[in-house]
This record gives sequence, structure tokens and C-alpha cells, in this order.
Amino acid sequence: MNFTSRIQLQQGDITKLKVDAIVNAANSSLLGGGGVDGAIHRAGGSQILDDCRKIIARQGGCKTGEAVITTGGKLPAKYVIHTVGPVWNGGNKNEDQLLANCYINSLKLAVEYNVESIAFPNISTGIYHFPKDRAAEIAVKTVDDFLKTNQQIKQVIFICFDDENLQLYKDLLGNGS
Ligand code: AR6
Repeated sequence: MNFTSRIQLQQGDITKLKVDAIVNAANSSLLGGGGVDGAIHRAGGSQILDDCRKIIARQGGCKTGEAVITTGGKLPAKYVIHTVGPVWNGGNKNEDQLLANCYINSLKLAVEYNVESIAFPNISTGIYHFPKDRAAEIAVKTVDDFLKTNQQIKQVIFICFDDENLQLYKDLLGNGS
């Protein structure tokens, strides 16, 4: 498949990226956790949690597939968009659509906040055990479809932490990306 050149692939730590927004694979409580969520809160400092608490007071957390936005705190990124991926439960619990919703709702929020560059981790493929190959296909297809309808977002980085995800995204996007 031919994907837009606005989609790029990198390996590494999302907290190091100087983009307008990074996406966090959070949980519904928005109070932090392990994995990439823990890394983002550690690196970004208490301002992020302060913003999360304001959101909790307003709307009581974040549902699976939805997204909310906070400051980037001490991170190089201006914003953190927190989205809640589905826990893998065998595939018949609407997991695919809920995962796609994470990407769509994060991108919609990014557009609202005039974000031009955004980085996504491999949502749900860690502690939530979504199969990595299936998640990668959904991520790339969903983002590519969104970008076809939107010109504001100039750069979407898929940042892979582990080698397995990196290889899957390379296979999907082509080695040149
Ligand atoms: N930068 C980029 N990617 C990372 C980083 C990092 N610093 N650290 C881990 N990853 P996970 P989930 C990758 O488990 O499956 C938390 O406790 C990791 O290799 O962070 O959506 C939340 O609070 C994997 O590919 O998120 C929730 O309770 C990907 O990030 C729960 O985990 C996602 O793994 C969410 O689980």
C-alpha cells in the first residue's frame, strides 16, 4: 500500500520527541500507570497530573477510545494527548474499532489545538496485550485515512519502543519511510 509521506517511523522513547503533541497510552483513571504512561508522567513532571486532575473533576476520567489533552509540562512536546486503548479480550469486544477510535479522537483533538506534528506510541500493545500485528495495521490505516481528509497535520510519527513493533511498521510502511 502507498501511505502518505506525512507518516514517519522512528524507534525510541516518545518522551524525547520535540513535536507539538505526543500521545499517551493512558488508562481511564488518567492518574498514570506503567509503560509509556509512567515514562511520560515521570519525564513531564507534576503539571501533567495537575491537568489530568482538572479533567477528572470535570468529566470523571476518559473512556476507552476517547482522548483528552494536557500540557506537556517539562517535556519537549507542547501537549500530551491522553487516549485509552482497549484491553485485548479475544477480539470480539469491539477492540478493533475502539483502537481505531483512539487514533481518530487523538487526531481530532490535535486539529482542534492547531497541532501540526504528533507522535503516537503503539497503543494497547504493551500491558493491554492487543496483538501487535493487528494493532499496527489498524494504526497505519486509520491515521492514513484521517490524513487524507486533513491537511493541517504535517507530520505523524509512529514511535516504536520494541523491535517487534518496529519491524511490523517497517513492513507496513515500507523500509524507505
Ligand atoms: N516511548 C515509546 N513507547 C513506549 C515507551 C516509551 N517511553 N515505553 C513503553 N512504550 P503500554 P498499553 C511502548 O504498556 O498496552 C499503563 O499502565 C511499549 O513497548 O505502555 O496501552 C497505562 O496506565 C508498547 O509497545 O500501554 C494503562 O494502564 C506501547 O508503548 C496501560 O499501561 C504501549 O504499551 C495501557 O496499556
